[in-house]
Amino acid sequence: MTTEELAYEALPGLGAAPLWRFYGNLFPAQPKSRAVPYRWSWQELRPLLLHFSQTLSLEEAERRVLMLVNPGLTDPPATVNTLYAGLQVILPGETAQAHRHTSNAFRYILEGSGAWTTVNGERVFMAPGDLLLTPGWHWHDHTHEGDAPMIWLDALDYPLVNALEAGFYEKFHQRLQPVTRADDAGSRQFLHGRLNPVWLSQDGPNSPVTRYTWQETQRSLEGIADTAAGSDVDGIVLEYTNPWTGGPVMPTIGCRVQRLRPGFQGAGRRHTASTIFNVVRGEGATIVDGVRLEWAEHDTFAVPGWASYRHLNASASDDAVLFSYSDEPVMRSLGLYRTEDADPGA
Ligand code: GTQ
Repeated sequence: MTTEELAYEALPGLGAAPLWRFYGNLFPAQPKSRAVPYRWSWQELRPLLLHFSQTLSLEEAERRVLMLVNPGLTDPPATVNTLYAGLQVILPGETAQAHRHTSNAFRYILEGSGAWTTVNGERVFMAPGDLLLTPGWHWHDHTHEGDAPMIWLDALDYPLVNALEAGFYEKFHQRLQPVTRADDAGSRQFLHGRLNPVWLSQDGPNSPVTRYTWQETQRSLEGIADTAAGSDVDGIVLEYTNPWTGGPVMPTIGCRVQRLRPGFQGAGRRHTASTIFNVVRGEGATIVDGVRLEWAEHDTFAVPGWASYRHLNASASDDAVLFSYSDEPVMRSLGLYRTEDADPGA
């Protein structure tokens, strides 16, 4: 070995490495997500979820959830770089153990009625299209007293929280926590427009709205209807906001809902935020870095950070409605948010 080779060989044992051999990877000219564009099929996953609801009890599993794992992010499993999505089912008569974690979470309800989640002593009821927040370190357990399976999309930021090595978890000392607040207090006190209760004040970084009902969301979407052209990229797109700040619902996750008019062909765009979509209704496609993701009702799909994308509504007569969530609040608060026009091709 030459003295040069010996010098390189000595470095690892001394906890050192030559920067010039790593430079391009550490300081890329632009981000290249390990996540890939991907679509998870509701039609194919729903029967499997129902299958496991028959074979796996909630005594055996704390939650009965199929994780939506991005093929580029299998270890640890995640849906996009910073965020996770899962499909959870709970059957009539079942309860799911109370626990809390530092990860922020929410549920977006897909199917069923008669279930609620209790969040820090408040029962928050569920109906399709509702968005229910479970901010970090809030106790939460689920109960279902309806008569058909209840299915929702779970969202958590654990990929980010674990990357930051800030993950804590605790089980409640009983299966269910006691109810100490009025049912749906968070949404009843805050959701109705821009009228905030004056005797309350901001308490932490999260929205106090525990439940953004589909009824209210739909009213907003329909109220705008033909008064606005919306965005050429995203159509009529609305952000769920924290009424104290006007900002995102939680510090790490922003949620939106958008209406793509019949025949909508969006302009191409990219941004550093990673986004997960769920199809509320309609059929169409989103082209992501040249990959065409065809979607239909309740499908989930991933648009990785800095991937170029463009939405298409396949119907000439019906709206398509998409729910989505992203790590845009993280990117913005860290000064890392960038966006530009970009053609995804194909
Ligand atoms: O329902 O509390 O999909 O704690 C992952 C972790 C759901 C939940 C998930 C959780 C939950």
